[in-house]
Amino acid sequence: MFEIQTLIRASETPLLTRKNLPNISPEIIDGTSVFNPGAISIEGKTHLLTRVQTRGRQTFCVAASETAGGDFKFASEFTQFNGHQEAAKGLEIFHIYDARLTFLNDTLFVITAMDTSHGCRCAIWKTSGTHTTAHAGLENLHFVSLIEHQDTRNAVLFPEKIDGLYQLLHRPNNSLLQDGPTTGTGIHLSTSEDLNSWQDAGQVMTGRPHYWDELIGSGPPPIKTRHGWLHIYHGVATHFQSANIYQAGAVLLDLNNPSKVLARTRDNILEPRTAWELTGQVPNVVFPSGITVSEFNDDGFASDEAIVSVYYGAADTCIGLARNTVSHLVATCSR
Ligand code: BMA
Repeated sequence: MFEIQTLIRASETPLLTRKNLPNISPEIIDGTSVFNPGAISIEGKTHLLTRVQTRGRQTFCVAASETAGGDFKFASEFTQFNGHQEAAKGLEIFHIYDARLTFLNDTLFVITAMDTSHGCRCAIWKTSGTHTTAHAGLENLHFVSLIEHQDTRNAVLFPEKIDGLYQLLHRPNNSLLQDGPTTGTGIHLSTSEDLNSWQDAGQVMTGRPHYWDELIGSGPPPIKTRHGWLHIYHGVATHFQSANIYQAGAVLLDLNNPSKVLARTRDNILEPRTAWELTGQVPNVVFPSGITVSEFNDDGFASDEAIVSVYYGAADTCIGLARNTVSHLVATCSR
């Protein structure tokens, strides 16, 4: 018997759907969907920054935090992105969405995509004040910097400096799906001395034409393990006539030089299978965006037995949760 080393759904039902959304402000009454959440664990409690769409197909980000009973309670306001005009550099911003969360230098950082009048840009934001508040400060974000002034998406920040520099992964948009958004085939590394100005440090990995991950983009931020940076990414199979299929895979990056791929899953580790992943606003989508790890050793590495929880958007409509241990996910990278 072979052991299955994929991500395993925590439940056959979604973690959060539009039915969990409170009628928090006039803009989001009777919201259409909640999906693609960033995630962070603070003192054992998980906080999500979700993407909520209205019936006007307008996007807001709303924090949702774990309660003592294990449910999630939404913030009573949608998140304010202070300084977004500065972030826009003269472009018109339509939507700010798909948050990825990273703790770095004792500060909680958020990276989002921004749909603008000239394509997609990625912006870094930070929370201020204490993180032990009900929603870890995720209701009020302040602009830090823009990741290069180019069309890009799926940016994630590493949780520490590597080789003396801040590092992030992002996916420049350089190809156009028929009738779809701009997208891309390669994940790049960028580095910075100060988190403000970013320089391209080259391509890390590309899509694999004809297979499950033809187009790719980072999922949640990488996790430090003894075996390398464990990174979950999404891959899109575009060669089916009827629909694109969004799936998740994993890759191990070198601890000291994250532009170097050590191992990469041959197959996807999560694919649309349940009814709520197969149907919705955009059918056939699992889109990993949030990650938490149950246990880090004193030296900062995730322990092999730790449970990795991956929060993902399903069919651009609701949120799912899938898990496995660090060691299983590391092992599947080399299969
Ligand atoms: C990607 C992004 C995501 C979305 C996914 C599936 O290109 O736009 O926000 O969830 O497509 O539609």
